[in-house]
Amino acid sequence: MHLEDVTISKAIITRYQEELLEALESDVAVVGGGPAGLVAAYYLARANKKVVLFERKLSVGGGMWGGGMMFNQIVVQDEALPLLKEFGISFRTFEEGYYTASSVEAVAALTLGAVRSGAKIYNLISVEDVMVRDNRITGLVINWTPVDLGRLHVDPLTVQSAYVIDCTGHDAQVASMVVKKMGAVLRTRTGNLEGEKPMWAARGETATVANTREIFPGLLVAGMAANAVCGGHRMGPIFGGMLLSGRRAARLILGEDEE
Ligand code: 48F
Repeated sequence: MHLEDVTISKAIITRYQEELLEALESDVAVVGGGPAGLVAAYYLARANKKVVLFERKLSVGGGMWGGGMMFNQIVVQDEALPLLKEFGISFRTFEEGYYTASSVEAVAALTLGAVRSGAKIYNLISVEDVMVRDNRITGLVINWTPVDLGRLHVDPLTVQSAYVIDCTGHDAQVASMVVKKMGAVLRTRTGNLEGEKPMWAARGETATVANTREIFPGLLVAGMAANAVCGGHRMGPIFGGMLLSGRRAARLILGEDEE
């Protein structure tokens, strides 16, 4: 077969453009492709919701790749074992109730699960603002990450979505944008971001699931962002709470769970 270089370029640009146009209107826009975001995207897409996920970096996986202090193993506790099985992630028992898995396999399996269930993942795109109409989130303002990195003065584009899930981890970026633009309107004790508390795995893990909820009409928060918004402890390289939180966010949107 004779290869035409320009045909390769046409194929990439055409397909990307087709898919990005599709992403402009969705049922759920997930911001952040860490473990919580990938799991939320998986369950929602599997339930036939139109899901788009925007990830700022080149690769999804967030804080999962590095395990703990770059030892690329993660720990998952008993309650989240069904999720390791759901995604086909191999695991070993360390002690009763403590399971370990390769962080690389875990990221790969969560990503493949989300994509195969129908979620569309857009990497290298940063969410830089929110759209609000009649006191409800209606979409996101997006731009290429290199525009932000290069401090280029380039206007963004917008996407529309019935729900947004903030899965941006410690920074809780989407919730922060809401506060910046709308004031202290979050459904938290102060209406503001409460800020995360010091490392305490037992409390942080329970809290991250409990704090997974709608914090502003149309905006849910999941994963570490849930604790950053609601004042939960951080928990370090144990990931059961992230997986369970992602599933809970999906279930809340699907009406299968209550706050
Ligand atoms: O940080 P991250 O992995 O969040 P998570 O799913 O999991 C937290 C754990 O990794 C770890 C922990 C567990 O014990 O505490 O920290 O809650 O993934 C967040 C993702 O969001 C992306 C970021 O690059 C990362 O991959 N992200 C952050 N801000 C934006 C964003 C943004 N403005 N637009 C798009 N993506």
